[in-house]
Amino acid sequence: MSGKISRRQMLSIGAATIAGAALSKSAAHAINNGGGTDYRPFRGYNPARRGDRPYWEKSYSGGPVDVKPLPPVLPGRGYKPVVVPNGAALPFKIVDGVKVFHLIAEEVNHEFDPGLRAQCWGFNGRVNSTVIEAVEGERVRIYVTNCLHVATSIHWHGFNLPNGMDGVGGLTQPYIKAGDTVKYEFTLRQYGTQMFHSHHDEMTQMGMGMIGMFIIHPRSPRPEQVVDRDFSLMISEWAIPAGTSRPNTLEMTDFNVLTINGKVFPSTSPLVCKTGDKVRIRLGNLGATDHHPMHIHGHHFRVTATDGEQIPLSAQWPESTVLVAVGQTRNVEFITDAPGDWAFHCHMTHHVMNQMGHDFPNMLGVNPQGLDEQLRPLLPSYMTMGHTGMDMGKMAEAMPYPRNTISMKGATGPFGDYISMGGLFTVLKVRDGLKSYDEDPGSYNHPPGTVALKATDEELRRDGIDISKLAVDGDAKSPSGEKGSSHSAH
Ligand SMILES: [Cu+2]
Repeated sequence: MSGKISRRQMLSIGAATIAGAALSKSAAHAINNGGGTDYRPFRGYNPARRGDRPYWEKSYSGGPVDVKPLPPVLPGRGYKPVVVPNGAALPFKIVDGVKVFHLIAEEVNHEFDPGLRAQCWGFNGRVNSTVIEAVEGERVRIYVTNCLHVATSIHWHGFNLPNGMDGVGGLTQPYIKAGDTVKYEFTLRQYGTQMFHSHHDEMTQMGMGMIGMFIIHPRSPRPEQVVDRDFSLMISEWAIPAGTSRPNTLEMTDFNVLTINGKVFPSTSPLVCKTGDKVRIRLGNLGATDHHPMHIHGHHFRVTATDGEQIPLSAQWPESTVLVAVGQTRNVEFITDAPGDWAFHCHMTHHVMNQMGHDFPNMLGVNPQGLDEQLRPLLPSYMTMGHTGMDMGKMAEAMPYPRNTISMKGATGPFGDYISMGGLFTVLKVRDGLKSYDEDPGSYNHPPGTVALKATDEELRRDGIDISKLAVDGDAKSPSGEKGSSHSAH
């Protein structure tokens, strides 16, 4: 028998195997302790010297736990609220100087896109798109009511808080049992892009949608921290086999629905900006296993903050792609210099495809003509797919396929051609003279002569581009491959 065992197999094997695994674990522990030298703490660090630290030993954990809170701040007064595409900030009230929130964990019948719904678990009627927003120094009291039929617990991810408020079910608190309401209360001794999520049976509960962003605004923002547009985007991934309506949270790698704030493109609301706006995009990833390199077109951004802290100006770095790993947040900021419709998407190509991007035979390059002819008497509508690639969303939309699936869905673009993107994809819409941020300005109206179009014969002649001997893939031998004629000087 192979020495390797998958986690999947592990789940189906009995307690004897689990006991065996526990034994081998303790054996490994013994080996680790059997070396010649005892582990010693790093000598340069002396915990007894509290308050006596040099500047390079700054506390990164918010300072004393028992600080006095600062007064609450209202949106639009002391901070500019974040924009949550396809989502909303959780309402609050102020009671005796404390901001009070009520988070409700519940089952939600969620639409990822017209054509795909699933029974998920979320907060206050939303999936992946409920945002809690507060201000540094405030005291928050968050009631969590559990309307699920299973116990849960809510963790405040990336927070400096008293241990008993950390929300790890069983470790720092008893579970929030079905029907119970539990009270969390702490003072925000930091600012930044943080998150919250279930911390009990995480694989199931986070996979079902129990995740959210928690934005803490700085109390006194520095000039460089002030922006015109501040977007909050939560990234996640789902396994919802075609025709089913419950996410499969046992899936480890083969996710087929990739979402921003719980939506797939084209249902992801665009990020609408004016030309010249300073824009912040806050990205969080609480998916199961995948990291997402989020890429912007036509611009460069600076990575300005992690979930740990604001990055000093001198250390911020320019990128056009920022990797957001599981459990991380990243803030990126840039000026919208260029009007247009700019793609903003995960650069893992499988993450901008939904269902059918996998579990599909590789037909690329196959000539299906004979096969189609042979099969048509048996299956009149039979047509081989995939031999020209997977850009077939439009075709797939018109074909019969299982109920409740979005297939290779993308969207028809302004030129009548199909945008062969789905999943983790949205559009940054930058416009001159935008009237309102609240309306989708539609497709970009390109100034004449600024769109890549089919070259005219006259243009080809003018620039000495000879295509007379070139043939479409496979029809005839391409001379460009033989002599590299396209690079030769004339
Ligand atoms: Cu991705």
